[in-house]
Amino acid sequence: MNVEPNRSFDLRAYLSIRRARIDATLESYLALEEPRALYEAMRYSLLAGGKRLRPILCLAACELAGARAEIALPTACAIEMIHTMSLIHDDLPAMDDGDYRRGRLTNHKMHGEALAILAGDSLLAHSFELIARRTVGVPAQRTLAVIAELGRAAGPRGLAGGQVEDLAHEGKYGVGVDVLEDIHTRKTGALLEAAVLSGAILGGADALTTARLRRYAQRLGLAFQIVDDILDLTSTCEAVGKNVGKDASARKATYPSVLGLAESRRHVEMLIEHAMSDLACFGDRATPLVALAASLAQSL
Ligand code: GRG
Repeated sequence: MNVEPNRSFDLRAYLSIRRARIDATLESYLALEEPRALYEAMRYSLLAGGKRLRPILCLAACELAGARAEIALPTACAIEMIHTMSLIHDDLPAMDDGDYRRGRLTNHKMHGEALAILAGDSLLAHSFELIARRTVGVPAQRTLAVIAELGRAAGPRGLAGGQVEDLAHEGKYGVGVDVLEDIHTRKTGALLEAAVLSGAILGGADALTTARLRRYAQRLGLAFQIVDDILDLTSTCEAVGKNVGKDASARKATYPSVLGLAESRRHVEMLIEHAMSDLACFGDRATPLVALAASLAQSL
């Protein structure tokens, strides 16, 4: 079924309210402690802005499932910590070797490699502690299911495994779309999917709702990484707040390098259309998630 975004919904205002709530909560969850240098390095990247897409998805999925967004706030913030860890590690010299991220110097450029690695490790560990300690008002089984979902997304079947595959294919010719899809699904899609699923689990979604949200998130996650690949070719460091053109110089396998720009854009549009259709049966309850998907296609 074709789904049109609700034109009276003000996505910009919605995002800005949600971002402010997430930013304030992140700040309150990570006060400066000892060792000060470590906390400073963690806060440097975590509180540097960022679109906060994953926590926003988590809260929206929780509401779609019929619960208050507030109960998913600790998990949403924990997901942003896991995401920030992955950005810090991704930028390290042993990986993508980036100089800029979120509009400022990368963590290791500012704090040194050792602290950057430890700041990433600490954010990852802290995220799970946060979920276990701060989640209230939901049955403990749901919290456990969320921890399992996020552990899977961060590990060898998700972020870490996807990154290994990504690095292994650098500089290789003839990488097929199926391989590329697998890398993107793990490296980027897994955490987006886990963000949506965690919100749904905490909100008490039934099996059908969970299945539809999972498909939506998988399509959105893949589209998101293809857009990221396209912007690496077509955008500027000022516009995206991080180095661009790195995929081509590292001869990375990306959708634009395998399919070309025009076909990659068509692929994004198709994925987004299907992602929006996945939510058609939820009507107005899906308005924010539909609008978020539509805005991704418009960002090209
Ligand atoms: C150590 C367990 C462990 C895992 C780390 C480094 C790594 C393994 C994975 C890399 C994952 C990665 C950085 C994928 C790219 C995903 C992506 C498109 C990031 C950009 O996300 P945005 O645009 O960034 O949401 P902001 O800054 O807005 O949050």
